[in-house]
Amino acid sequence: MALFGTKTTTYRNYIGGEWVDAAGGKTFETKNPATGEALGVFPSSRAEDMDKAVEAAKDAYEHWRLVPAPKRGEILFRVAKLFAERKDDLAGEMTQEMGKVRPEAAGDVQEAIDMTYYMAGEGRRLFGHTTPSELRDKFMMSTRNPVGVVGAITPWNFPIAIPSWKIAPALVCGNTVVLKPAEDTPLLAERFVEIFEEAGLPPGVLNIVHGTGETVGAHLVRHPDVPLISFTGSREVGIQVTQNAAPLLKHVHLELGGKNAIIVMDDADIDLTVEGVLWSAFGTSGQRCTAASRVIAHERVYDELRSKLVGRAEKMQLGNGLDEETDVGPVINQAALDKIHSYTEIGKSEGATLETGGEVATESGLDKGFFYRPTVFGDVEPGMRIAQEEIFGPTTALIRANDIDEAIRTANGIPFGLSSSIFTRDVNKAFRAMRDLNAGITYINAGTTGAEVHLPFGGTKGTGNGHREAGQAALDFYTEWKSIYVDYSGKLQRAQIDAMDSPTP
Ligand code: UN1
Repeated sequence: MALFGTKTTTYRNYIGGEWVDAAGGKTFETKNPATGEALGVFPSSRAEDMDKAVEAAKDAYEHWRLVPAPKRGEILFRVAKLFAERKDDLAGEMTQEMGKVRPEAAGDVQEAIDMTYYMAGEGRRLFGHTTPSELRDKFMMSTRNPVGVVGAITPWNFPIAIPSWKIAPALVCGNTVVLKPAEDTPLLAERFVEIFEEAGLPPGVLNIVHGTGETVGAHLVRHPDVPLISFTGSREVGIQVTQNAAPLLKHVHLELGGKNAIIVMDDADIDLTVEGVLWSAFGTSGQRCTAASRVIAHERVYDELRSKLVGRAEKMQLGNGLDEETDVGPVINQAALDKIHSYTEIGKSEGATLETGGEVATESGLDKGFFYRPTVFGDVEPGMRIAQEEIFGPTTALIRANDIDEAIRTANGIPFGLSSSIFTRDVNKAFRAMRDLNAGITYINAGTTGAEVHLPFGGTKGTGNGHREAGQAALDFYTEWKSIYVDYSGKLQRAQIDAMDSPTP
């Protein structure tokens, strides 16, 4: 079944409001990770294509920053409505392009709908502050101002949601954008941009350039006319992005994944916990930044949890995400499959017990795609590589703990700090976890995934550099504060000095 074909299968860049071929004419092809079937041909762009896109975005900025924010928001309302109307088609195409099962793909689109409506509403808020002056006849306020051209570099695992997390706030704040999407999901990025075009976004305000990270991504990050960079991807590339952006002191937002843990206390509802672990560890085939790749279980419930989890994992149906019976779709590509399997070998050699999975699935035509069995390791020690490094696949590690202190210590003992969770019915333990888990997100009695768009999203330590996406926090990245002082006294009033005329208690 192919949903493609409504348009030609050769796609282009979108620069300054025109769909254009890349200079040099080089292309790359994408494939359905479930079937190996070819999907589309996309431009493999060069630095000069990126230069053109940045120039278009820079020119458009001079106009766009002056469009009243409520009017910018109105375009986003139209975008959100179009996302909602196309939700089904986009979800189907997403399943074909990156493999996640259709209900999850629909959730991805819904996240973009929610984010776009939320940020559209910001057009009539974008609140600043007023505060009284220490001097008479003087007025003070702060306003949020746009910054310029945003370089958005987005991953393949949430191919509609994550671009919306970056682009909706960037645009409502008055910035313009050049999008460099992941090479594994260029079609969804193309669809994303088509919707903004259809909603009436002026030419040049949003541009898309396809190609490799090394060529066009790195060029975007280094480009002198791009003061803001938002990147979601691996820790290694995040460090390179930071280094490349450093000479121009760019503002860089990073979201670099995690090694997220679910803590299971001895008073937890184990059946509910199993549901939470399955959803967080194996949903999107484990390819979420927020995936639960560690489960830290109290020794009194460890065995019960292990056997229920393994039983359920073994019943999970692998297959094409378009089939309703499928629980777990493919992983994104051969390199991912190889990496995931290499961690199975690492786990075995480290002495962990392979409880289930640990192999590439090839039966009933699965060999045409990239399928890996849901994998559970038991008897994992906190310092093992499978308990420290991000695998980004359907693999989770069971670790024992004797009490809440040890569980929290183990949960925190990693280089990342994105998501975290605890299953407990003890309110004291729940509050301990909320305070002491060193992560940007903590769930109580739910897995590690499920972020909603109106709270900040991001993490501590190696997950990023302190910025957050989503919610009001996103506005802090996509604007700069300006403090404005208006003196209407008609005389020179010096702060700190003439303020002394008034009595200080
Ligand atoms: C990601 O994996 O990069 O909370 C984003 C969640 C999703 C978003 C995940 N709503 O897991």
